[in-house]
Amino acid sequence: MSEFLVNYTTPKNVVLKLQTGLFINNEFVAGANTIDTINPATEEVICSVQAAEGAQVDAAVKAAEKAYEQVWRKTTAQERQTLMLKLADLVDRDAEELAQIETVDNGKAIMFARYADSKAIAKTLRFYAGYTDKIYGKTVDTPGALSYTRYEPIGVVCGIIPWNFPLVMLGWKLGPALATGNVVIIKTSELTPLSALKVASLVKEAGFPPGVVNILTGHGHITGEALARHPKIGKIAFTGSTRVGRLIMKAAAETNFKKVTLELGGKSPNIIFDDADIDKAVKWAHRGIFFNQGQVCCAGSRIYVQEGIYDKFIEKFKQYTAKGVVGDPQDVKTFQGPQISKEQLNRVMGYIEQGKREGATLISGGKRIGNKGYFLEPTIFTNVTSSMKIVQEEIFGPVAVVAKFKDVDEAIKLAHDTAYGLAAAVFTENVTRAVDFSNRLEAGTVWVNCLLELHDNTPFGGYRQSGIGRENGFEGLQNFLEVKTVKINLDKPA
Ligand code: TXE
Repeated sequence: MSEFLVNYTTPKNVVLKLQTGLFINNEFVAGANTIDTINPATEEVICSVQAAEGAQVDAAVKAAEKAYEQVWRKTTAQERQTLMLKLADLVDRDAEELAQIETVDNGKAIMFARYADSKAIAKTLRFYAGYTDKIYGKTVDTPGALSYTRYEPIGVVCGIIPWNFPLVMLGWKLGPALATGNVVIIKTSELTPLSALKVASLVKEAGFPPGVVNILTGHGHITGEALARHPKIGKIAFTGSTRVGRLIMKAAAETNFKKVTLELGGKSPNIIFDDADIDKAVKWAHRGIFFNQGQVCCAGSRIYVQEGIYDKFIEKFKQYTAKGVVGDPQDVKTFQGPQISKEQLNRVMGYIEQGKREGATLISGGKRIGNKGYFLEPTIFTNVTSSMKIVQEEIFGPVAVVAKFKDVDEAIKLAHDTAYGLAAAVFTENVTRAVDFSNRLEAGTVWVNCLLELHDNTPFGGYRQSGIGRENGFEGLQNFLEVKTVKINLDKPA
């Protein structure tokens, strides 16, 4: 029995078994110190987890290097596939426990944790398991030589993940890293370490060789920084804030030029034309901004409505928003749980105050709910202009800003009027307009008549300052591979 095993009873009397050590070499071990993780719905400490510093980061890298050299690079694609599929099966077996962990640690509503989080990671693992034996190069016609390319793993790679979708992000890093034959170190967010630690015990149960998957908990500026600067890590896949994305690129440039992919913030426009099915547009617009408490990188946070339906849209949107149940995330009726932390709650409240000061009209919400748990009313601002901070910056909370537009050209201009380019949505019943408009939008994903729909087989990532590289799909594998050209001289045939 590990000294790091904790039994935690949730406020709804669900008993969870949690490992709280750093997962290195298939063992749960001590860190340099500990971090408390808090239930954002109750503000109570769930438990403390170990926090890695330089020495533990070094130990994880050494374990990973050894596993790569001695075991993992010698395994066949089929062996890796079998292990990934076994892990997916174990994740499915424990899906309910994972959903409960996600709900207490993150505050997300249990109905979403069940189908959008704990199920998603198994799907991603299966999707990428299917690729292990389908990654191959090509032969290239070169004068007097046979040339061919080979895709090869990088070696030790690292994923730094955020707190808004801890399990989903874990899958997005583990899946492509393992399918391409790399060994991996994951750094979880200090705010949500628990679900990844549960998956760590499943990695061991699935039979992965020690050191192939290592999961570190710890502070961003300590553990994350040590990973970003580590000379033996060949690639880092980061999801998080634009500020930290810059630090990671800088650290990579100042050390070993490790490859960096970044999935950063967004301020995605949701453009609703006069000819849209208004009830559907309202439903999607609501989900687009308020799902997961607004803590979604590709949230449809700027809503632009064509003038002919603007008043009607606002009325319906306000009514629909009022129906979403905000409260105990363990309750199946709840749509919106608490924000992740006191800091994030204050940050979002700061934006709401800023919006009022800047002259936007608050038509709904705007206040904290109660004084225990980080609950916030779903908030809608109208009469916003592009110069306002609430229109330019990622709020990462349940705050929608809504403005009017006249025609297609104005809609494009407004859509492009931020530094980001992660996603965009367009609502129209006119297919020509939908296609033309989608082609003109500078965004990594364009949704037509829907929002926030992501799939393992469609690439996801940002234009402009929303990031570098793509995750998901075949594109998501390429970032985890080196390509080698082999050229065989055929000048002198035998
Ligand atoms: O993110 P951080 P925070 C955005 C969102 C949010 C804001 C701040 O706007 O309001 O960021 O959130 C690790 N070197 N997004 O401060 O700090 C950290 O431990 C290496 C959008 O929580 O970027 C965690 O594991 N790593 C986003 C991860 O980075 C470091 C999701 C993300 O945390 C580090 C989350 C450092 N110096 C926030 N400092 C999205 N794209 O979905 C921190 N980390």
